Amino acid sequence: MLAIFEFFVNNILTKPEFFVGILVFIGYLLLKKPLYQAFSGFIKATVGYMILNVGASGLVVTFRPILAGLNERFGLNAAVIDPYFGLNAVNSALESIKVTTSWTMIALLIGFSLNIVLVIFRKLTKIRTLFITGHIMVQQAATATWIIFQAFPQYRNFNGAVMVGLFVGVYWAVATNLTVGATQRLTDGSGFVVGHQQMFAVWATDKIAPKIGNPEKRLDDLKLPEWLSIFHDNVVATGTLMIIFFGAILAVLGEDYMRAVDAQNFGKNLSFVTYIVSKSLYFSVYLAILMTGVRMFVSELTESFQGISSRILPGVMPAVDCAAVYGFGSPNAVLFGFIFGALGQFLVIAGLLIFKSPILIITGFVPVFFDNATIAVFAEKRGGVRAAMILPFISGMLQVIMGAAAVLLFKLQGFGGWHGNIDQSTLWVGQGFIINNFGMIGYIVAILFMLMIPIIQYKKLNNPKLYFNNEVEEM
Ligand code: ASC
Repeated sequence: MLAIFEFFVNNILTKPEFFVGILVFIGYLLLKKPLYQAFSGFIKATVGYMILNVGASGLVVTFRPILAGLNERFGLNAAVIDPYFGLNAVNSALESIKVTTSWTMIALLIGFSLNIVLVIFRKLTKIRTLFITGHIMVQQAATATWIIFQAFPQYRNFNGAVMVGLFVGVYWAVATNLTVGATQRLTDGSGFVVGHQQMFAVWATDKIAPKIGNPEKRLDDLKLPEWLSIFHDNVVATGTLMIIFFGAILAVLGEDYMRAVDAQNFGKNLSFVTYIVSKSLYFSVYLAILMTGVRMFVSELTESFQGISSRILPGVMPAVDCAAVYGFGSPNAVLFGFIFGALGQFLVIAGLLIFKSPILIITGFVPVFFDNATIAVFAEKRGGVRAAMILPFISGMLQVIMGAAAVLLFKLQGFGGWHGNIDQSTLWVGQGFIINNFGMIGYIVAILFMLMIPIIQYKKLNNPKLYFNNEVEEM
């Protein structure tokens, strides 16, 4: 018995690639898929996770001399605010305390099951949405694992994984449920909701936008320069951002310094400019590799999960990627969100430098683009041009200042990244603060606070009959 357990721990639990692969394999068998299909799912999920590891270690190797340089020369701790860099950072942080990242996968499984349970008891919980955006669940479960494990050293084991699972499961259920009103208004009752990293922000946007703008003033009536559209492409936007940020940092660190610390990659005959461009673009390369890996194992995981959930829960609203709403808003809203979010971020980053903050925040692509684009789409619907400019701008500022706070609060200095999305940098930082200061009581309060939200909303309705028909209500 013990031998079996030991084998499980040494060969599966501490090897997340096999853990994910086996999860998928079992999921397919439960769905009564043929054995060859379960086998193919196992291979794809396992290889996907291994590709993720290749991208992750590439990022770390590229990043390390730069991080070390900033620290050594200026006493700065730099963090890229992006969920993939954040995933890397928390996984390295977990490894640094000798904790396997497989706990994250167990927590994910518990969280997803809890979301299902909360829907099953919907009469009581008022939850009618199921989070199914797999790669986001991986990122959020990983960040939450670190938040809980750093706060509770005594529970760096299965108990801690259960605590993480409860936390993310309740967040997934409650936060997606919170977007029902806004998404149905935007999409004319399409029947899906947002399951991503800015659900509280979507709810707030839907509330605030009508107060600050006029929905009659549409973005589509503005003329925009054609060249801006190149930033719709992930690789172009990331590559450009990285050249700007890492170009500036490498230039400040100086040619001599980089030649000394990165001799391996900085050949004698290579010019400094070539070195900078190539180094910066490698971030896009490894990020693309990492994302490919994530997508690969997640698409298998989603298929096996989704199949199970749709059997148990007919009629539940699926909560999907934020990009799904982009087709329902003005195409310019996406670009406006990105631009004004970036302006907000750059302004506060300049502030960090001017006021000599020990934490330097570097703009990552995902939050600045996807959070702020999503906020802009919802803002424009309810508050026109003005809301579509102001709200992403505020969100961009919060992403940086609260991102810096998160690095400090969660002791992520030296790991080079923070999750960075707006819900994780506002709600989760607030909850993390309470947990770090009040321990188990803080943790319970954080969870009860979330559970109360749908119940309070329901109590305030004029016509509760419509609630479970997914009809639009002012909420
Ligand atoms: C994220 C993330 C992505 C993107 C994508 C947007 O938060 O991790 O890969 O946003 O989901 O469509």
